[in-house]
Amino acid sequence: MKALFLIDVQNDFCPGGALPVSKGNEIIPVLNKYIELFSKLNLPILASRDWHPKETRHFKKFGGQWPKHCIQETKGAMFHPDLKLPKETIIISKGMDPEKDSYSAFDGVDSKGTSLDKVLKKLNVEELYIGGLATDYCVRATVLDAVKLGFKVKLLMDGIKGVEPHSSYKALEEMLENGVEPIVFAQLSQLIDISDAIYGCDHIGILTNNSNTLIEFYTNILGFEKEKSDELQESIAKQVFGIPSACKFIKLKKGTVKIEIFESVSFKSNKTGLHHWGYCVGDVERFAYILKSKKINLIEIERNKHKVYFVKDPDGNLIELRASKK
Ligand code: VGL
Ligand code: ZN
Repeated sequence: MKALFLIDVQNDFCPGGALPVSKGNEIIPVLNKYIELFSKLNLPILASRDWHPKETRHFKKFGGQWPKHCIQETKGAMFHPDLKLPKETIIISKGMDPEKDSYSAFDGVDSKGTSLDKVLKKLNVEELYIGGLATDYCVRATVLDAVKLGFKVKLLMDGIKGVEPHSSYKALEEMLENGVEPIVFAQLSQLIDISDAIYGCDHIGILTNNSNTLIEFYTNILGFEKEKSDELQESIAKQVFGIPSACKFIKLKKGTVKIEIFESVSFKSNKTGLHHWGYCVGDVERFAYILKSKKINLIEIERNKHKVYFVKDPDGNLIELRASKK
């Protein structure tokens, strides 16, 4: 089983904190994407926190290397407020022993005092996806311990930040030499079973050269409501419908069924009728990425600053990918 493990994404390690990693907060949006993916797949998510007593040999004042940071129960020790940890997240606390640095999360325990290694074994976790702060200290120490303990480790290259460039570079080299595999988020779409992302039909699109009679039928006879009228710009009409001019665009709705009617005199009567259907997927960008990685051709257009993707089935039926609203 795979698990996501986020190391020390705490206020004190982010800009404004007591021991800030420069731009440490910039990894948070991408860590949130990993969190969302692992949640969707029902895979365990763990987060470690540096959790020091007021006095510890870890701090300069008591013989150590660091300014005071991440003192238990203080704001600095809280997870960064932008990190969207689900409530099921398993929290691992470390650094409580005043005699030890405890950079590695494998020195840590969960809320019941169970060691990280035992927690992972209980969950049948064999593969850890590790990101967080800081590359050259706690990420490095945790990753190397994980490898020693026999876990397979994927390092989230877009989800780590280091204290110092030189030592981060060295840490990275050391981790890679130990068999750690570097990955970025986009590669993870392989993890998603396509069927996982299906939520149904979003809408159907109809081409016509006389929308009035169609709209009258759907509203007066079938009880649809007119949602809005719009215009589809020329460049899109050309790309999706193969016609040389802009066209009228009317949306109808009844319950969960939506119909989009496109009207243009350029539609030849032998080509009017059902044109495409909108297929709900969880995340359009990710789904498009999967299709592209399977060498499926996509039609990509920009509309209202959004990317819209169409794909053809083997018979040539056009399918529009739609983000489902859960
Ligand atoms: C850390 C320095 C001191 C870390 C913790 O989380 O990387 N660094 N304590
Ligand atoms: Zn510390």
